[in-house]
Amino acid sequence: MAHATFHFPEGFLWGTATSSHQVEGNNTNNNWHYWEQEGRIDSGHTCGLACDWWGGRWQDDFDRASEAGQNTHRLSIEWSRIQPALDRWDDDALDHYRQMLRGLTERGLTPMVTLHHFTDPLWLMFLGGWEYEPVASHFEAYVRRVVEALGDYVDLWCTINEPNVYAAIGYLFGDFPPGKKKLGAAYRVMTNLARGHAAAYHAIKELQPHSRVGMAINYRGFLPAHKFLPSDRILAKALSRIFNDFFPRTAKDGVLRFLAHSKRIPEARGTQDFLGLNYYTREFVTINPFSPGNMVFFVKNFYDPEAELSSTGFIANEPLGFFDALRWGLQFDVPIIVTENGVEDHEDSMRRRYLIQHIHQLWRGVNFNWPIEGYYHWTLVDNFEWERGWTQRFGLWELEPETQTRRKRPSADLYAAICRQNALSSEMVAEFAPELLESMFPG
Ligand code: IFM
Repeated sequence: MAHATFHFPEGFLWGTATSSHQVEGNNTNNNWHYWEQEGRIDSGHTCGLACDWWGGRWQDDFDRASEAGQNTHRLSIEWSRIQPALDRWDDDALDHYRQMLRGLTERGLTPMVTLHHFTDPLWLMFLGGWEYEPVASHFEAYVRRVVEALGDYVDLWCTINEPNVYAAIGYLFGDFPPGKKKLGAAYRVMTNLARGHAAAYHAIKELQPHSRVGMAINYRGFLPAHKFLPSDRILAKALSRIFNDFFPRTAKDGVLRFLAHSKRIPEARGTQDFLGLNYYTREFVTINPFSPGNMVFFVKNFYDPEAELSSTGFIANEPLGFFDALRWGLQFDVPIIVTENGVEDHEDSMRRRYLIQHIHQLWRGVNFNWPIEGYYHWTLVDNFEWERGWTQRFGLWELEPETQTRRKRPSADLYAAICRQNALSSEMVAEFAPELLESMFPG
């Protein structure tokens, strides 16, 4: 076996990512809590205390992150806590976040803060959520409050997490609130999310000109199931255009493109200082004219039958898709920060391989001199996985939600070694996933 070390540039960001609703607990004033009360979560699970960060357990978890060599953490602010009603703001909640952010910086973890991560305050939900026309200005008002209050600790902002997932799953597939399946509604929501992002971008820059602002896009690789079929090739491209490209392209040139339709929103032009890239997997797609399909509109999607699948079959381990995602990100002409990447794996039997293979592809991208600045693993501690409840475990640390007991998974030690050495080495692979040695380090 050859001995080798794949180094990353000095100052590379290594961290984990979380979101308010998934970790804080007792978060009952938003659309996701409402959705849960309607019994919409898998197996009747409830978010409950989540990781009990609102109760103070963030302190131990931040200790875990910093002791594991991480130098940054991405968390989100819960809009419904800051603005519990249309005409009410909560300074105590802002104080709470100030303490958490101070806690991060005291531990040497640079904060990246997401301002919207799937949840909407109940008052907004009752007004129509992101379909409600004035939503962008409400979002801007909330963002201003947050930046004014927390700007001393943060200058790396992510306006909206996965606006493409929010719109697709909430308004086309119906698995996220509000559970709609309407193309027109999805388009209205996408338009308002793009406007909301632009309004937030300008507000943050006005208050904090030196800040860096972007959004996090969930990139999904779409491959034609049959390369020889033009219809499959066109389909794969069209899905990528709508799902992957819509938001970052709009933030680049201020033009919304949706199917055959396009519209200018000039205020969105030039509104990303970096591209936040969330990558998990890729899949094949084909047109299936004889059945309604498992995606939308007679589209059938499936994983490569050869690919290794996560515990519940939710994610296929496709590291080359990550390399493609990074290459795709170059077209936006801004630095790339990997704002999420990870896998659900209760037993931690696949995560070490997944992590090594994905960090390897990240390193390849860095060595093409692609402007990649950091990597956030999803996630630190098992947390509440939206409509899938606690059935999926993405944490480097395992959590028993009932007792709040944490247990370190072996992958946490692997990731710590990578973060501490700012590198991935053959010794790490030998220790944590020896089955990969021959293919990664031949000779
Ligand atoms: O948990 C989610 C996160 O909130 C958004 N990106 C995907 C993760 C894993 O499903």
